[in-house]
Amino acid sequence: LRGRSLSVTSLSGLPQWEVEELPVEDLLLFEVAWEVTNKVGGIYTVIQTKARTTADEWGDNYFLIGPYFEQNMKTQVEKCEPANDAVRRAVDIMNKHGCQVHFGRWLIEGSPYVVLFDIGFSAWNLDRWKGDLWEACSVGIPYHDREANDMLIFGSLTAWFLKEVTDHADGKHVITQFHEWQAGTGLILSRARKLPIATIFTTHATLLGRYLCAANIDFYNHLDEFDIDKEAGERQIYHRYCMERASVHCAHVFTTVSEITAIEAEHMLKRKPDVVTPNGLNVKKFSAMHEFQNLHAMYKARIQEFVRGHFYGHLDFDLEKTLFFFIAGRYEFSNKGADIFLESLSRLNFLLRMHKSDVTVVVFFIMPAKTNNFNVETLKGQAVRKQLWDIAHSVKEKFGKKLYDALLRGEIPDMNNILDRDDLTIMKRAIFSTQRQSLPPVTTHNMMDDSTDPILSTIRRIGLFNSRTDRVKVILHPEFLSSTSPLLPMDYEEFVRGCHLGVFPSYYEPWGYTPAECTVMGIPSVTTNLSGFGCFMQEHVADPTAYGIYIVDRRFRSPDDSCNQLTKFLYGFCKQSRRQRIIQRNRTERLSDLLDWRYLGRYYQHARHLTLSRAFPDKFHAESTSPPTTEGFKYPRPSSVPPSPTGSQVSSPQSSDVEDEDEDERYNEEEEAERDRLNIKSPFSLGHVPHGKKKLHGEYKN
Ligand code: G6P
Ligand code: 1S3
Repeated sequence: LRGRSLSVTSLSGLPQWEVEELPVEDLLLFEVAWEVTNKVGGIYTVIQTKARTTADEWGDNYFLIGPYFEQNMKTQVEKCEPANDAVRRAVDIMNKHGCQVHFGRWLIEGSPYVVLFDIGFSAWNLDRWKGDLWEACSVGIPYHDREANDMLIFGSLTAWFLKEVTDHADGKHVITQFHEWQAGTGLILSRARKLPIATIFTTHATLLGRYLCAANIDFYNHLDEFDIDKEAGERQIYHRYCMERASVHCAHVFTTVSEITAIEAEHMLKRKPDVVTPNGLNVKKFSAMHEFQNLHAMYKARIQEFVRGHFYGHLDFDLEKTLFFFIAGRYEFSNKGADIFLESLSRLNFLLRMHKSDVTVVVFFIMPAKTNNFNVETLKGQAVRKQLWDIAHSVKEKFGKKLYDALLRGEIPDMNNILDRDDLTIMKRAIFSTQRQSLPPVTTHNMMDDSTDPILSTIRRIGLFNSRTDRVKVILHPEFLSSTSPLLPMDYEEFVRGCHLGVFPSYYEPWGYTPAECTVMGIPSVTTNLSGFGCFMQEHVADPTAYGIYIVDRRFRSPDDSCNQLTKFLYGFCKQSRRQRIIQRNRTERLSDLLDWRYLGRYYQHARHLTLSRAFPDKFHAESTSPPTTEGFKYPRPSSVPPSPTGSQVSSPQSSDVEDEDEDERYNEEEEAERDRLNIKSPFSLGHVPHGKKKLHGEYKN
């Protein structure tokens, strides 16, 4: 009998934990997902960021299985021959039988092996494989659902591959983890064929949950009341839902990414997850604390440049008192909370105007939609800015030269004549070119569905048109960011670092990587108690707001109350001094250990133990069937909450590294000193007032 061995690990700031070690040299681990080397959404992030810690543990016995796309292979994968005999045989046999199976190393941290199946190349088998699926679980896939058919081909190839591997595994036991319904048919077929593998099915959302929430149904308060078969049928996703539900029930171990999705799965898929595996990130620590603060200042300057161009002719606001907020992600208007965010912005605009605040907020919506390239007005803005920059530069050169010559002659030049008439003419013409007839645009692109687009329609309804009197300005950038963009040449990470606040008031969000990414970069964010991340933070951080994690209550409050709460958060954030923001960013960044895969990877480790003990009970036993727990552990409330605004000094964003370092150190020392003295409640934290709504049925606990 092989039991587990335990070792103790730690990460700064977190309590020590036990690691359940497996005899990985006698095992093979496969992880199957449609998003392996293929970026569609969050599952790509899970797999890509986790690769390093999993590869560290499993070495050459770890393989990822995904779909082959020529472009992805060319840009992300280095072809090589499998070193493992069973895997090499499986690839060869399948290729001999008319499939196209590619093998290589994925060029990401950890460089794991990948097995990629060409789906189109095997499509001629589709009818036969439909028959196999029907025999296995009586699920039929309609011909017109191209995506579901592709998933069946993917699953059939996966099951075939696993059969070949297990036939020649040379005594090694195989664990296979399947992500989401798209990979699920591989699991169903493997189990129907009684392959000797230990299986895990991980869902990152439920199909029905996503659909029902998008229909603006009060989902979480009626979880036990849905006729789920009927709901799936009415939405024409019955077959997909059957594929998902069959995968869940075939798996030895069922996992999901958060407790809130565990409750949802129990109702929508009728199985309680065995393990909750929170999503982590590959956290990179800088050696000096001030380094991420410097990056913020550096990238903020780049965003400011863009804003100078976008608002040319309307730059009557002070960029040093301008805050950058953003929302980003898949364009699911209400699921991702863009609806209540816009409503709150309208209220924030009112508050800032009413209180005659000198703060301006520029809000970016980074959500991809169908577009027809950048619009002319937006491009013109950047051209005008560039022209002004060039003119200022050439006049400065001329001015500098004349000044220099005069000083060499021992004279103080006559400032009134140092620039000639031509210089003044050029400058006057440059100023004229900044006049515009229209307001700065609310979108950077020509939208295909301009009149029906939900964000634009809401902007029209609430009247946030970037007029001079508006203190809140909005910019919809309906395309993911890229460092090669002619408009805003920054990649996503740089952009996030340059912003002040990420706002993600999602209604449906099984985990929510966007606020987690903000956290590890030391940028505060807004999340909700309906997102997996928000609930996780609520559980592990004593005063999330003080750490820059604002959690909107979308569970027990009416939408209007949630919107008011969000507005209060935003307005409170706007009232902070620069110094308070710097301190808050320091605190936010401190939470990043909690989100590190080196810490959260242990839930995946536990799931692997559990599945081995269930699939091969005579060979493996899990000493404990309950997952690792962090119960009782909380990041303490920072005792320096919040520093007195009266003492705050505006520090120069241009100050040198040394000054920044001193400044940050000083703030840290002040925080430490206050730790013992103060016990002030953050002015930004609001009471948790349930609004007479029901609690979730069967609150889930690991
Ligand atoms: C970082 C930099 C500081 C700069 C500050 C601006 O902390 O290290 O030099 O003053 O950012 O912060 P703000 O919140 O105003 O963008
Ligand atoms: C899902 O992607 P989504 O944005 O459709 O999976 C992600 C990774 O687990 C998760 O972070 C997200 O909340 C889910 O919704």
